Amino acid sequence: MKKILVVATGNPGKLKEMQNYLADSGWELTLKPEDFEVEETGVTFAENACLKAAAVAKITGNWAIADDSGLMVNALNGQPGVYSARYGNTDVERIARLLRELGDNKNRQARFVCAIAIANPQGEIVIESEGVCQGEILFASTGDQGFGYDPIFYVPEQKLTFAQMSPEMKKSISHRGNAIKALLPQLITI
Ligand code: ITT
Repeated sequence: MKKILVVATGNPGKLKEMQNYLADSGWELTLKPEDFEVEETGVTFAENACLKAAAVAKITGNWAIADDSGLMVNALNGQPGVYSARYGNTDVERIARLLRELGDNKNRQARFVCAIAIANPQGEIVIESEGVCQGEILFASTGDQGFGYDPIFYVPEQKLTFAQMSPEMKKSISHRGNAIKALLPQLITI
């Protein structure tokens, strides 16, 4: 029988990617209770991922996986970083604010970071992983795939934004794809 892994996210875009990336992990994924929110009081992605995974594991009595991620823009001293979700009320607002703050700055370097934590049913963190993807911030949204900041995040090696990539291409190079690739060998041995 497959063991249950509760995905501790309220973000449908993340959920879709995690379901895809963990499809062959041998775990049955379920979603956290919709009304259970965890306050993200950490100052790093890893801290917040651990807070979310531990809290959801404890409340459900199951294994839980959480992802804390965001966009770090060099010319904005790494902002929005852990505040990426709190940068506006909708994806459109968040993108508009980022483009406004960056203005016509020539330094468009940025990176996406994803920290993942997995907690056992007692709420103890047993696996942690982090993935990064380097890119550049465009001046306007391009592409309609994916979610969040994808339309403004351009990856020079692929000459595409995340929002122009197929799910498989994004998986192969993205921060989340890299974080999950790194933890899979451990996850399948539990
Ligand atoms: P949960 O905490 O419930 O998982 P959240 O949306 O609040 O959902 P975070 O606190 O980790 O998640 O915030 C991450 C922000 O960065 C959020 O605005 C995402 O849309 C964005 N983001 C994360 N990964 C992304 C990706 O692969 N592509 C585009 N945007 C991404």
